[in-house]
Amino acid sequence: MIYFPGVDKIEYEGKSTDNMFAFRHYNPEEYVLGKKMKDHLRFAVAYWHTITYEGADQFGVGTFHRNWYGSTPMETAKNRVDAFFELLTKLQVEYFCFHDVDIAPQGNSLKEFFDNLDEITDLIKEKMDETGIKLLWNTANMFSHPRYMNGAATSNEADVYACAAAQVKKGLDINKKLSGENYVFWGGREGYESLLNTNLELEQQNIAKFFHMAVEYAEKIGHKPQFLIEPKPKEPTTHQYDYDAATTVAFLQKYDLIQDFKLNLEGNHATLAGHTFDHELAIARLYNVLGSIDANHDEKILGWDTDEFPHDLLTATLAMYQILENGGLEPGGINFDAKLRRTSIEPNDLLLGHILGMDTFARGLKAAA
Ligand code: XUL
Ligand code: CO
Repeated sequence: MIYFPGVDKIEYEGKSTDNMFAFRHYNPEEYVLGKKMKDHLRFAVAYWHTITYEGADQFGVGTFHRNWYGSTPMETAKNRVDAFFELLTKLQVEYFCFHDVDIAPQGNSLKEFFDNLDEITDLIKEKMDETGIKLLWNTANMFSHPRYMNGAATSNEADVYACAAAQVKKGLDINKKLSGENYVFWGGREGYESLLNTNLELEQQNIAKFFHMAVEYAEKIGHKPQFLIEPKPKEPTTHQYDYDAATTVAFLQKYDLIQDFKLNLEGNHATLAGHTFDHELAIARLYNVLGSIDANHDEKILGWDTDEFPHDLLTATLAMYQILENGGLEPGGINFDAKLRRTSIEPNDLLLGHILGMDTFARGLKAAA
């Protein structure tokens, strides 16, 4: 089955091409400052926005009717793997990222969820071996399920905390199975609405202990990817604990975690915090914790976390300048945490969105160089 019909591998054709399905600036093998563009940029595609997302927003249900939908959740999950690797291959992208819930149905228990994850990660591993595509990072979604309404690793409910820990343990086992290079924590519900019903210090202690246990477990299984925390100032909670790079560094220092963690910084999260993206990258560099980036762009008029594909050359240039000064991002990379608008219902729009993002960063790299 071909999921993205009518389009072959996207090739570099240069500025003057009128082919929409071509790169104008991204030329993977071209050398910039003595290094191939693909090795500077280490592009990754996000499973959730690309293959799992169905086009829903806060005001309405999904609009996409993908040709990879099957008759059961598990059949859809299997088809998604094929569709995803077809897209990565066509885009010449060598890395990908996912949350546990993106790839497999959660079923009716943690056991069923983990069994489903085992089956799907077997398929993913086959595809990785076949194509040479690698796992930049995976993560546990500890923010969508109702059990996490009051937080996961900051929860004071022991059962909830244990469930989150089980998901991370499984996530690290999967990271080892797929030879992941990084492992991400984004604390979706790790924050608060009101200090009047929140024991802030206890919550910080709980999450710090959680991170220490994750490091110990990675050491125990003999596979230690680069751990990354992804700061974000708000959404879904009013006050997220990992507000920005500086706040997260203070937390890591206070709880003796600074040697085991770096940051995964996101464009739209920086602007939500009232910063520019390159400010966040520069602060991370100052503390030697610039690990990886989630590339996307905000919509200023809306002010939400809109996760648009990067399209602003100045922002990308200033970001690439910081990345060059950092000596690159490896083992991190540039993950497109970016999604189509709800009206972009053609599957091939997924290719066009990524071409736009890749060309923007490739042009930014050349300008920064
Ligand atoms: C949320 C966000 C997440 C993280 C991974 O704003 O950026 O998708 O990147 O959980
Ligand atoms: Co992100």
